[in-house]
Amino acid sequence: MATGLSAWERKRAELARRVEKVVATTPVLDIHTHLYDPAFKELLRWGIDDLLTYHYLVAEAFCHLDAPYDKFWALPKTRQAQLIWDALFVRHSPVSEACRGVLTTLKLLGLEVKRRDLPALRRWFAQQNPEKHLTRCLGLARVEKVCMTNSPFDDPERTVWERGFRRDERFVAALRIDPLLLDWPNTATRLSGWGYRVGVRLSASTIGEVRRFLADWTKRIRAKYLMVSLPPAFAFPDGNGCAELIERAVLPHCREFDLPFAVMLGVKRAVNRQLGLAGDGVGRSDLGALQNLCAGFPENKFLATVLARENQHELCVLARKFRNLHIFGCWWFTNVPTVAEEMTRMRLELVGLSLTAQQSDARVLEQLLYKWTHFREILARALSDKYADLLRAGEIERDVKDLFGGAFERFCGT
Ligand code: FIX
Ligand code: ZN
Repeated sequence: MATGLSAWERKRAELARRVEKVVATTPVLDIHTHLYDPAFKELLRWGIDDLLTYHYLVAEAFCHLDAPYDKFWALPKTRQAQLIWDALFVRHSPVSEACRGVLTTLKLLGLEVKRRDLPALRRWFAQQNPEKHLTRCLGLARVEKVCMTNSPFDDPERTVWERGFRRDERFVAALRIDPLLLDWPNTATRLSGWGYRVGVRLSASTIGEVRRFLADWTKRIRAKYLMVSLPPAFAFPDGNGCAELIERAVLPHCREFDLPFAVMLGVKRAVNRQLGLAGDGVGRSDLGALQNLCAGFPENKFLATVLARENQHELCVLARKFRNLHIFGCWWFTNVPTVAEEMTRMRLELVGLSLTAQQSDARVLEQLLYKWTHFREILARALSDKYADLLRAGEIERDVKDLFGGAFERFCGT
């Protein structure tokens, strides 16, 4: 302990250390990821080439690359990874959050990062046993369970569900329904092909069949909640098929199965189509739509996260007004230290502890390591300032458990 500190400063430092320890060691329920149960084989992505071709890094690399987009996409994954590595880690300092994330991850796995030796990194990953590596990554990230994002509209994924498999209890399912709500005419054709008697017009019998489809998939995957991501223009109520399907099919289904409906608001899909998955952007949402959902359907539970920084304050105020609304995570472009810290502090001040502070959105297994390590640092700072303001009246262990999944479980009623 440094000398010359006042008694107050010493107590403050000791409090910060306690909070850091609890935050660093409390296990997490990661309520939104794009990871898969290992039964899905190659759909569960892992390893250095997948880490480097993460769409966050693809977008950043293209700021330096001259290659035409289609030439890049035609390359094998290892070659794409090499180009991204050279552009972002060798020719420039890796200062962005996504780049920093790769370095944190490699360091936590005990790998040498200073030498920038990509072949050596590839050799190390090639030697890993996938099962053991999965357990090790979950352990290092202190993640107890992860929610997947499960889409019946994704052909490779659907095939595995239909075949059936023995579930890994660490992976929880969430039913993703974007094509149902955002592209009904094409989805109607697919549902018909799968034996649901639906038409493009949303007649009572079509709605009944949509509900049968939702019920089948909810049971098949044992969904913990239903989810959709929506564009900034989303309005509710509205005269379009999306709003109608939500009101007449999704919400009654959620009530019947007592499941929350998660809305992720503010994504502008394909702002730059040529970037593929990396080409999505952000826009401000009208949170009046969320307010109308929460007020109009008090028997439904809503989970919500919003992408625009400008919407965060309003979302906190809504969470104070509606006990059927649970807010979660610093999503995607908000998961950078400046914004995540601001949001987290604001949420603690406006909402308190009845929320889920973070979700990783990991698409590649090892990303759990950096996403949770970086966020735990932020949360520890925000909480220890709060406890200091409270003259240390907080119950640290209980509070962190709530923020890392306990409040979510209570909200879901499980
Ligand atoms: O809609 C979503 O679930 C988004 O999180 C993703 O689609 C997005 O591409 C992503 O990976 C963000 O982190
Ligand atoms: Zn996501």
